[in-house]
Amino acid sequence: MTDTIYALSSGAPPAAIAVIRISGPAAGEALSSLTGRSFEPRRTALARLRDGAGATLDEALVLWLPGPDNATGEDTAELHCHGGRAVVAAVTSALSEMEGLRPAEPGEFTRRAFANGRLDLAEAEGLGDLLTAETELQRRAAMDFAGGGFSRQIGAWNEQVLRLSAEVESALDFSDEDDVPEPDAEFRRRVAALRSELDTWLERPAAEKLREGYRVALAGPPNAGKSTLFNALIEREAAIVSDIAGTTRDVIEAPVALGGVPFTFVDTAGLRCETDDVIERIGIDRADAELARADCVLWLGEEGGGPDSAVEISPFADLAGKGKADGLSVSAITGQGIGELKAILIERARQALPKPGEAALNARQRTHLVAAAEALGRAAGKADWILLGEELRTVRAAFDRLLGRASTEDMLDTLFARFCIGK
Ligand SMILES: Nc1nc2c(ncn2[C@@H]2O[C@H](COP(=O)(O)OP(=O)(O)OP(=O)(O)O)[C@@H](O)[C@H]2O)c(=O)[nH]1
Ligand SMILES: [Mg+2]
Repeated sequence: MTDTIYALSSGAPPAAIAVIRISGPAAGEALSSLTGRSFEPRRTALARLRDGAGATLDEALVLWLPGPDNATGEDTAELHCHGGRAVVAAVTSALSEMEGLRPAEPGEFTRRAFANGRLDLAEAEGLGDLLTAETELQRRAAMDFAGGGFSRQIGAWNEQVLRLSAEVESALDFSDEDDVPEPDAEFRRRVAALRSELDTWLERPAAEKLREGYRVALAGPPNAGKSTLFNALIEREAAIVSDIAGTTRDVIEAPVALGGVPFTFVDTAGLRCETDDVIERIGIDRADAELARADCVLWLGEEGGGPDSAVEISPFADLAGKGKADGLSVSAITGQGIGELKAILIERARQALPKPGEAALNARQRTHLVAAAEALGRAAGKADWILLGEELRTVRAAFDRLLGRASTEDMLDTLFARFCIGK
């Protein structure tokens, strides 16, 4: 018998409304002991909530959603209460006193939905991303996964593999043992075509990039105006600016969305060879590491002195004769060139990040898709039907793992812990 769980599923109080969800076998009983009455399924009703002693807790809109045809697949009740802290505390405290009820763990409602087959793992991952999405690009990518777009794609691939497997079986069944014809060119072509389709998906930018943002590091010698430009780009005074060379010591990061695209801007210590300052030296080492890690470097130093694909910036555009000949003229003080720089960065980021409408895979999904693609690659080269059938089974097993049909408890723990309580 599973526990019945409850949690505040709406945002932190105070708010206009607080939605408390109850899910599990005792949800119906909990609802009737709170309200003293029964409810028609899937109809909202106004009801007075009372504690065990009969004292009124709140007047709430109540929804009774009996399982299995609902979000979690279990009996569920929703209480739409007044969104005050004390109201939420009083109602949850009344629930805590009921037999068989306990507060939900993070993501536990979704985990139950997964356990009851209401959604698969790719959809659950998409849902997790949707809840943390902060930019338009993130929202659209997550929606596709949460809505089952990727799961349907895997289903279609799996269909193709099943058809291939069926042909393998019939080749084995209906041939004399000594006289089995080898797979023909058409069969091999279909295996190869599916493999190259998986490869196209694997070549796309990784989904993690969408979460972390396009990483832009500002680099150059001390006093080049890096921190000033950094502040201008993120539109707040996060980094200390001064005319003392070597002001910035540590790496400063700031996430920000430009044109709906997620960015992480990184300010670094000015690069110079001669310094006796131990701390500045560490800062310079960290700056070097950032240059290697960044997706894009804004180079404020001498022309050609930065990494290969760096964007050359000519700072101090407001001071005559101070900028360099080549590079984008920018003044963080007057704002000259900042709009143009942002446009360049947005364009570069769009190229490097997953495209809208094009599903991006996370590391877990890539691992299984790589396993499927490799098995297809091996299958394409096999002349022996038995070995071929074995490889196709490996492909199907990889698809099953993608959808979570063969996932371990550890893996599920990690995934659902990412969710908030109440989801
Ligand atoms: N006039 C003008 N002054 C600027 C501009 N950008 C930066 N400055 C000034 O140049 C000085 C150095 O700027 P910072 O942004 O601290 O330079 P930095 O590259 O971060 O220097 P370190 O952290 O020491 O490596 C400060 O006094 C800024 O006010 C600019 O575009 N125009
Ligand atoms: Mg600085």
